[in-house]
Amino acid sequence: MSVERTFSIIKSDAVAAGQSGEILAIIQKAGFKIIGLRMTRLAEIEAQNFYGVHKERPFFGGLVKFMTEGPIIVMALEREDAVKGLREVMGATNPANAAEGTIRKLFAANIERNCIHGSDAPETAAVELAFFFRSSELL
Ligand code: IDP
Ligand code: MG
Repeated sequence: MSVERTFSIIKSDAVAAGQSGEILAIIQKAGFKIIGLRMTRLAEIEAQNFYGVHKERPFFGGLVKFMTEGPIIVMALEREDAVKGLREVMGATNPANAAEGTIRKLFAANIERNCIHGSDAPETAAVELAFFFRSSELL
């Protein structure tokens, strides 16, 4: 397995709750190198586009509202097996099903307000990284 890149977001709930530092510490302790990081706030159209794959789902409107309600932190991460590895550190989408010690188990309120996004495959990671970062910004 070679070094891989993935994309992550510390979502608006965790940023507002002051949990960004603890979440970053968990990510770094898991061996990820942060190669890009920025705080931003999504416009409605950006959140709709980012989560376009879910546009037919009943939770889409709520998800867009949540993702635009305040600042988020977008990150580019690098590690061996980064995509799968980050999903393990994040825990299950629904924190009720998340393993002990995972970010969602520790910090997430519910299946919607679940603190963190992580790409689900190397192909989506590439698309999501390009959504937020120019390649020259990744150091
Ligand atoms: P993931 O973030 O674990 O990859 P996805 O299924 O891709 O989960 O869903 C994207 C995001 O949409 C979730 O992280 C969560 O914020 C929200 N979401 C997913 N399923 C539900 C649901 O059943 N109700 C409300 N929000 C949901
Ligand atoms: Mg997903």
